[in-house]
Amino acid sequence: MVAAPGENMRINGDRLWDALMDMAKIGPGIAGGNNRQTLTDADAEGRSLFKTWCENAGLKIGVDKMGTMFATRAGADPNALPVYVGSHLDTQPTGGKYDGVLGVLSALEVVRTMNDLGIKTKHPIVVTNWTNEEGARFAPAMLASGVFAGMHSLDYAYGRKDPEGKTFGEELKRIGWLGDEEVGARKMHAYFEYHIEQGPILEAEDKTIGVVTHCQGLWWLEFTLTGKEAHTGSTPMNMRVNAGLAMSRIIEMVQGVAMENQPGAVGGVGQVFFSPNSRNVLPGKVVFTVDIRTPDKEKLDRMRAKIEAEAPVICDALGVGCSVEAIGHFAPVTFDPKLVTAVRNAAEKLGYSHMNIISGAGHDACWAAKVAPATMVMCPCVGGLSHNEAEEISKEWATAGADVLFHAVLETAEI
Ligand code: HGY
Ligand code: MN
Ligand code: MN
Ligand code: MN
Repeated sequence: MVAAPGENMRINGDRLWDALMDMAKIGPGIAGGNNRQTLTDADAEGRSLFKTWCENAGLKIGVDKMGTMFATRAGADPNALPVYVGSHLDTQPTGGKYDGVLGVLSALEVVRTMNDLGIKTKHPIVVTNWTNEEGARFAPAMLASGVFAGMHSLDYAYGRKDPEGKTFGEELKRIGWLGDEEVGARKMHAYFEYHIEQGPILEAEDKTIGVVTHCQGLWWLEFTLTGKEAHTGSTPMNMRVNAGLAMSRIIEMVQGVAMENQPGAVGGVGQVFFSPNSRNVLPGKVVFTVDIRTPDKEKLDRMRAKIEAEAPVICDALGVGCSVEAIGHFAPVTFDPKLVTAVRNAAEKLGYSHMNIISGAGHDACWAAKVAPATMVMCPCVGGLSHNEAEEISKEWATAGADVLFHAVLETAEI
């Protein structure tokens, strides 16, 4: 029987860092980061490595019909619902080495440390790798955790297409990670996710731990504008039906809507498709996704309404057709106060500086919170930079957050 977890119990930071660096070798980017987009061969390779590590740690692997991986460490009470600890191994096309990966490998490190210390928790522990958190290849983001929480049907998810027209369902089968478990059949006692902040606050405030109380809400609005394909050289300006110009005015308008809702709102566009996307052809079709976020639900919906009201006016003035579809959404999330307190207690017991923080980025924890008590732990990232291959953290930061995760999980899983 191990004594109650004292502040001297720590994870193995060197082992965690080695695991991060080994995983970073899979699906290397072009500038030092990673391109391990969901359901690609690189994703499959990362999954296999993670599976081997989990099996070597004595965990039993289960995979559901969305390909999410669940690695279980038995608890003393087999009837006690498990404590899930996870994040995601998939990355952006120009992703960093830590977004998502830190949470999955820290969850594994928590289990490895329990093994080292001979700790047996009452509740089982399930290390989790959610499929397609990023939503970069297949929108929306947090797709598998969304199906798990009942927010999307399996058919909807399987039908999602990537820019080349491949479907999620086909690709999941192709990489050999279509599991047999019903999605969402698992019940959770609690869910923890450890993640880099992906913003500048913790570093600027010189705090090592983010005690995540909330996550801001999001809308992804996919606009399809219809112009007229025409020669960019011989078509007089007054004869153009310029969907590209309409798009630029909508992006400017989105910027204005976000700025007039400061503080605490963001809005922008990360992805644009021109068709036929030829230098000397005015686009017949422009498809782009507006990403707006704020912790304030009413403000979020007001921003959406304003953007969807103003975009057609901009397009009409240019004779451009306009349609919009909401392809991603979650309301602002309040994490479980008891688990938030467990995280704060752990940071205090371990002597790590900490502050409450609202997550700017979305996470699988946002959907887990729909079906179980959930919360997050955050560490700083250099310059607040993420979704960039130059994303960087220190080993000290990585280790501190994993220590806090370990103690918060121990408190919740009970020894
Ligand atoms: O979009 C997000 O917030 C996350 O990176 N999927
Ligand atoms: Mn992430
Ligand atoms: Mn991300
Ligand atoms: Mn309990």
